[in-house]
Amino acid sequence: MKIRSALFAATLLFAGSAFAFHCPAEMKKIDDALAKNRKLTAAQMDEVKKYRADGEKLHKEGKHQESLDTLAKAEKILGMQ
Ligand SMILES: [Cu+2]
Repeated sequence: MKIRSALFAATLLFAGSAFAFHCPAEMKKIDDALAKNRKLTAAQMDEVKKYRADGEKLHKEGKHQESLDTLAKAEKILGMQ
């Protein structure tokens, strides 16, 4: 029984950290695309930066799924999806 709950805790921890590492990876992809992409309008650029900032904030608050959803919006504008 002890082993089972230890495994369960490890699984939860792993799932949590997988999410936690995913957001910064997406943020990096957005930063790279922003550095390269010159085709966006100023309005699109503002929108991408807003979603990027919101995504980072949500990630820091531990809301990783919301963060990924928000970052996905920025990626869509950048044409990454
Ligand atoms: Cu996160």
